[in-house]
Amino acid sequence: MNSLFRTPICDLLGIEYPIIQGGMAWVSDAKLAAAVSNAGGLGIIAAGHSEPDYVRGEIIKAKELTDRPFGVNVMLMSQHVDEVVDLIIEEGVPVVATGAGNPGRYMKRFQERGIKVVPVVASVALAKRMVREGADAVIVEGTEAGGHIGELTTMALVPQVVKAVSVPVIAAGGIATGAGFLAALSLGAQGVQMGTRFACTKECGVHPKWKEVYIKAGDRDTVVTGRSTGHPVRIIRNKLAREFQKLEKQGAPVEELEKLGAGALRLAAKDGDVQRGSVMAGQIVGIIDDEPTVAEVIQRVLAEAKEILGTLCERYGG
Ligand code: TUI
Repeated sequence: MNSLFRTPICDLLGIEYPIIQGGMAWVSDAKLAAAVSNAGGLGIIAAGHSEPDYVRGEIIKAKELTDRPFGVNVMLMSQHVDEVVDLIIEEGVPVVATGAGNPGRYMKRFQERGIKVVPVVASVALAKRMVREGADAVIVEGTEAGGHIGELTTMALVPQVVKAVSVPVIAAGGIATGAGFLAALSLGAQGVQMGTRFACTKECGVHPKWKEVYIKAGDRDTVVTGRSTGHPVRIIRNKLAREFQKLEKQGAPVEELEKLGAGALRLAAKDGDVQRGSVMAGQIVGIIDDEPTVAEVIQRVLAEAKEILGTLCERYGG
C-alpha cells in the first residue's frame, strides 16, 4: 500500500507498517505470527506458560513460514521463563516482547545478542525503568486490553509514557480499527499492538467457538476477574467469569481462585469450551463482526486511518 504511516519503529523492527500483533498465550502461534510478518506487520509468538520445546518448535516453524522479522512474547509469570529466554537467544529471534512482569534481569543478555527488547508496560514507572535498563521501545498497554492488565486506560497512559521516555512508544489496549490506530498516533505513539483483532482472523488457529464468541460479543461483554488475587485478567463474561466473581465476592482464598483459572485458557482456546474456559478478550471485542485474513486487517486499518486523516484535514486543516 503506502508508506504514509511509516514511523521510526518500522526501521527499528525491520517492518513495513507500524502494526504489531499482540502475543496471546494459546492463541498466537507460528502460523499467525508469520502471517502478520508476511503482511508487513510484526508477528509475535506467545510463549505463555508453554513448555520450552513447544516454543522452540514454533520459532522453527515461523522461520520456515516467513523471511521477515518476527518476535516472541515472554510471559514473565511462567515457570519456564528462564529456559524460554535461553532458547530465544539460541534461536536468534530478532524481537522479544515481555508481559506480566519486569524483564530487567534478562535485558542485558538480549542486548548483547542484538535482540530488540520491547517490554509491555502498564505504568510510567515501569516504562522509565525499562528504558534505563536498555529497552529499544515500549508497548504501553491500557486496561482496555484482554488478558492480564494494569489499571490505567490507553487514553490516559500513552501520552504520559510518551512524555516520560525517549524511546518509541507502541500503544495497545482497545485498538482494532483505523480510528484507533490514528488515535494512538495522535497520542504520540509510533505504532500499535493489536491482540483481539488478530485473534479473530482466518490464519489464527484458536478454536472456532472462540472466534464465534468474539463476533457475538458486545461492548459490555468483558469483565475483569482476579483483582483480589493481584492478577487482574480481562475475559469474556461466561460461566467461568460468574463463578470466579462469586468466589471473589465471598472472599475465597487465592489458591482456590487460581485452581479455577489454571488450564482455563487452554480449555477455551484449544478445546473450544467457551463457557468453562477463559476467553480472554479486550474491550474492543464488541466492534469485531467478521473473520478476515491478517492482510485484510492490516490493509483495512491503514485505509481507514488514511480516510479519517483526509476528512480531518479537510474539516480542520489550514
Ligand atoms: O501480559 C499481558 N497479558 C497477558 S499474559 C497472559 S498469560 C496468563 N495466563 C493465565 C492467567 C494469567 C495470565 C494473558 N494476558 N500483557 C502485558 C502486561 N503486562 N499487561 C500488564 C503488564 C504488567 C503488569 C504489572 C507488567 C508489569 C507489571 O509489574 C511489573 C513490576 O514488577 O512492576
